[in-house]
Amino acid sequence: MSHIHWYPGHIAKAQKQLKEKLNLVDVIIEVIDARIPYSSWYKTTAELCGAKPRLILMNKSDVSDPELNKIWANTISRKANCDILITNLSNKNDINIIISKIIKLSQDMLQKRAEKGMLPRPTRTMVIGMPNVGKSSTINRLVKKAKTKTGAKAGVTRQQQWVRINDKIELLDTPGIIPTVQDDQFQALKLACVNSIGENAYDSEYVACELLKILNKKYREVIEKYYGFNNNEEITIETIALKKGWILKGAQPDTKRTSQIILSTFREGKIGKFSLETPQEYELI
Ligand SMILES: Nc1nc2c(ncn2[C@@H]2O[C@H](COP(=O)(O)OP(=O)(O)OP(=O)(O)O)[C@@H](O)[C@H]2O)c(=O)[nH]1
Ligand SMILES: [Mg+2]
Repeated sequence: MSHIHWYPGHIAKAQKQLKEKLNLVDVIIEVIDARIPYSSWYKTTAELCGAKPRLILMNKSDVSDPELNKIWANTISRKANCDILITNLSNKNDINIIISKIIKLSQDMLQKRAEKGMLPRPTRTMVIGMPNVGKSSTINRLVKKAKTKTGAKAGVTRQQQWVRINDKIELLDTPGIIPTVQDDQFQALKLACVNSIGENAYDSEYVACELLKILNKKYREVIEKYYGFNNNEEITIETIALKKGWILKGAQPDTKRTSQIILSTFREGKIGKFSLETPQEYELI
């Protein structure tokens, strides 16, 4: 039996809607989560994007492993054959870098227009990505820089608006959501760890237990220090509950509460800066 339940729902529909939106833009910004670059990266975006330039933002770099951030960025940029930026959206400068990169990526489009004798126009861009990776944050930060809302345009449904970021860039104000439907349970588990899968789809004790197994393997010293364990002690939901005094009547460990705390502190980056996967594990290096 699988532990994490995907809801296939309207995948085909979601894909079709995404494709329609992508038709409207010149440069595509795909946001992925730096803690799980492989699992949050949509391998078939290239098919959806066609020849359009694409910029990947490997986001939440403030809560992921700095060493692995660099290695992953190189690997993905090579594999996806596109530009990638390591971002932390609370960093104002990162937004300026994103803006310059979009301008750079639109040069071809502008040159082609010029060759056809057409006037230059602002580059149209949109943000896509799996749930919770930081799509809305990216849009909000870019829009804060915006001069004016340009309003709905022909060919665009009324719910969608183009926002003018500067003279050169217009951004679609709603993101494209990549449906996270997969049949790989380990990928599903990692998406659940970073809160990219609805809580109804999994049992938090199962996810916390698997997360601890990964952290025990990859970041043992960091979690020992954080929870106050010795190097010969087992670190599990139960032992953490007992150590922290998160217990129920009868001195039973409160595994439910402990699991939820483990997951939320991990997600906030309080335990440490962790990345749950390496390119080697996927034979990308
Ligand atoms: N630590 C950290 N948190 C971030 C960063 N960017 C976004 N977040 C947080 O991640 C959470 C999700 O961000 P959103 O921008 O809402 O993500 P989204 O992709 O729009 O999510 P959905 O709309 O649910 O698909 C929020 O709590 C953000 O504050 C980042 O660079 N670092
Ligand atoms: Mg959002």
